[in-house]
Amino acid sequence: MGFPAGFVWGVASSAYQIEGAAYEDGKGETVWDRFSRRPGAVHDGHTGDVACDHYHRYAEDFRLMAELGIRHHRFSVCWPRLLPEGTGRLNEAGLDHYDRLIDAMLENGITPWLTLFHWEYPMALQQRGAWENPDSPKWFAEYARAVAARYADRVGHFFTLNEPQCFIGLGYVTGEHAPGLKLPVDATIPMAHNALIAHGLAVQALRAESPRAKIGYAPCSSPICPATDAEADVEAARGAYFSTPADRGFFSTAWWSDPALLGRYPEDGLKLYGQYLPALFERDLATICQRLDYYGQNIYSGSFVKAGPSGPEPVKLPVGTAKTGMNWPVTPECLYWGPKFLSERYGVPVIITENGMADLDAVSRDGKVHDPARQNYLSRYIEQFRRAADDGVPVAGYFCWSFLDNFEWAMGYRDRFGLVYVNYETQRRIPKDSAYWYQGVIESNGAVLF
Ligand code: GCO
Repeated sequence: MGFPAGFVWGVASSAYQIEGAAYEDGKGETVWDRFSRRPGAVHDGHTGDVACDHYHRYAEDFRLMAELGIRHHRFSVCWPRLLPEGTGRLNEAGLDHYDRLIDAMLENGITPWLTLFHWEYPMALQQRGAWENPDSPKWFAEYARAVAARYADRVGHFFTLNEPQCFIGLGYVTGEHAPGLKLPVDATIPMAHNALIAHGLAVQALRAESPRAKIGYAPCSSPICPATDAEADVEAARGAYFSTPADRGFFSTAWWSDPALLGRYPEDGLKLYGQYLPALFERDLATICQRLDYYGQNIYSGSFVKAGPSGPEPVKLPVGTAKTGMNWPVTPECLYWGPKFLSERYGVPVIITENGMADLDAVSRDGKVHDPARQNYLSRYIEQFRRAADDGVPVAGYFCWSFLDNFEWAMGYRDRFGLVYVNYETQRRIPKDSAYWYQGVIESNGAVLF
């Protein structure tokens, strides 16, 4: 069986990680522009000021993408390029830029998949309280309307929020990401709630402007997989995956997805956090829960449990388990169990909106970049995703993270996630071996992986 006809193969990126041109053409400041300047915040003081200079080189980047047989690109729009103050005044130069960028994708036969928010939060709105401000969902809806009004004639696929777990959890709880705050839970739970309302209002805004648009949401998870196929272990894994434990509540799948897809918060999460939600939070659930065409999910690694006498018990990975350049364990089964559990619970087709691995790739004496570890990682993960498809899980697409090596948030340019190597001194691009391998995967619709 394998992947269904019409399955989408693509690559994913985000604005701050590749664009550069941080202070050009009237763009407003983002929280990442500010945070990356804070001493010690980002590895070796790196910033996204120049990044891959994709802002100026998009035409050649899309030509290369097309040459490599890639027909779908998930990218994000930088909110304050369009609205420098976050709301109100539109910046025509910013609007023009994404006109040209989208047109260049289309000219190269590449379908744009537009993410509204991949963390380029306007600094001007940060100064007005960001997601803590009760008006913040409306600000986001205004931005969504502006995007749809301008681009929905050429863009038919959208995602609202990318990894809300991270921009709230890492941005406002642990402080590892922009804006680098550590706020108490009575502040962050209402912020998370506002971000969910923003998602709902954005879906409404996109649908109002473009009734035929296909719309999804792109949270992330680290799937909890059963150590064996025994039904008791599968049940233990499913239960653990959708639980909201106190020690990682902000990264809970159910807390962030049940409201958007089922119209309710999970019971165990409400016991922990319900007291911090606004008194009338239930009124907002009808706004938060909008029909979605697909459920996007960024998955990089997972963990394992088995059924124990008093609940799921963690099972350690075998000694010597492969790791990526960032020390993330290589656990391909998460691309089987994650999509399976998610589609069972949420009932919409699953798209892997990101999956890939970082490594410390280098150019060899032959001028090429040999990255067998990435090819091994991707083929094993995609094989598991294919197993999910074979088992009847509705799978709609797969986007590899990432096309280019890029700015990896607090890790700066230390690790390389691309199918294409970037020399940051010269901005020269060199497709890695894995890029040519991926071309074959796309051509065979995932039948040829090894
Ligand atoms: C995301 C991710 C990407 C990362 C990738 C590797 O949140 O969507 O943060 O932007 O670069 O996940 O960590």
